[in-house]
Amino acid sequence: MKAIKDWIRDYALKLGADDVGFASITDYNSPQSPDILGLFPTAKSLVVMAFKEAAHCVSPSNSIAMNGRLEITEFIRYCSFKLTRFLEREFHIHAMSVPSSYPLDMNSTAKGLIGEVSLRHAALAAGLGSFGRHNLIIHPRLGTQVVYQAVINELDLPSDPPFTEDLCTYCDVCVENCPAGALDIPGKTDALKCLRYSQPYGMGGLMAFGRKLLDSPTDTRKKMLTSPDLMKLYQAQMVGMHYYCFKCYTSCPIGNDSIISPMGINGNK
Ligand code: B12
Ligand code: SF4
Ligand code: SF4
Repeated sequence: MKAIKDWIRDYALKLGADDVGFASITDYNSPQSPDILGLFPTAKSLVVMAFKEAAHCVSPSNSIAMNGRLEITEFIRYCSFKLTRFLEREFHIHAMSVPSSYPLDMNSTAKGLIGEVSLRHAALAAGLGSFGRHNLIIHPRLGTQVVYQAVINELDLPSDPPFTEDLCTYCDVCVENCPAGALDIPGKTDALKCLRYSQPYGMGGLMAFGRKLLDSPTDTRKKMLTSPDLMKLYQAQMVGMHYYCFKCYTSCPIGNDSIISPMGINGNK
């Protein structure tokens, strides 16, 4: 089993992942998320990859921060597609990647707030880190500024050892830096509060703009059509998603000084 894991891990690290972990689907436990077997009835395990963000996400320029996120998202898509093909080709099994962010289920129960696979819970099950007070996964070497991705597959692989250390120091820097007060209740991110700050030109912003446009006199409507708000809405819809806040993610001091090394934590074992 170790040889198979090592082979897959090496492949994913060579693709560009910064760490790789394995989770049996029996150890993946995310009560709010859909049942994995409902998505993929013959699934046995998850290969979870961690990608450290570069310095873009701490830039005061939103264009730089968001461009870096778009780059890493595209790169993750490339890696998960390659890994999926590798698993199918080398092991003669079925494998499928999942969205690292969008697209999301927009129906009335999920409302775009629940991913098909919770990548934080997948990372937890694969021993890649632990939850912090910001409700994000802190990786022991890479810190908080890490994006996760998973490939569900039919290989019956055991989970990597769980990461049991609590990396959060409960300094509350993330809570104090959240402009939305979305982290005030421990263990719960207030998604709607967060969304208003982190994606002000997303669906909610678009609806508010449309409502205001409908209710305004002609002069105001004309001004609205040349306003920066409309340009920002246009850009956000064109880009596909546009975050304006990374504060909980970047203010956490744990791992802020970490550098990207080619060997993963699990890869070092
Ligand atoms: C929808 C979504 C959002 C929504 C809703 C968040 C939410 N309530 O889950 C909004 C828009 C608000 C959001 C915001 C952000 N997101 Co987001 N988001 C997602 C997405 C697509 C789905 C999440 C999901 O399914 N949630 C529903 C279920 C799983 O959540 P839950 O069971 O209620 O669990 C929550 C709590 O119970 C708690 N929790 C659960 N168990 C435990 C255990 C302990 C001990 C603790 C303390 C907490 C805790 O954590 C969760 C937070 O509310 C994931 C990608 C994915 N597919 O996983 C990215 C993802 C979670 N987002 C991510 C990031 C980085 C962000 C932002 C920083 C935005 C940005 N600029 O990038 C903020 C951070 C907000 C925060 N501090 O929580 C990363 C997190 C990486 C990491 N290091 O952990 C992910 C995993 C994307 C990725 N591919 O890496 N996000
Ligand atoms: S992304 Fe911004 S608004 Fe959302 S929880 Fe983090 S700090 Fe708060
Ligand atoms: S900023 Fe402090 S309280 Fe928040 S997750 Fe990081 S270590 Fe924990």
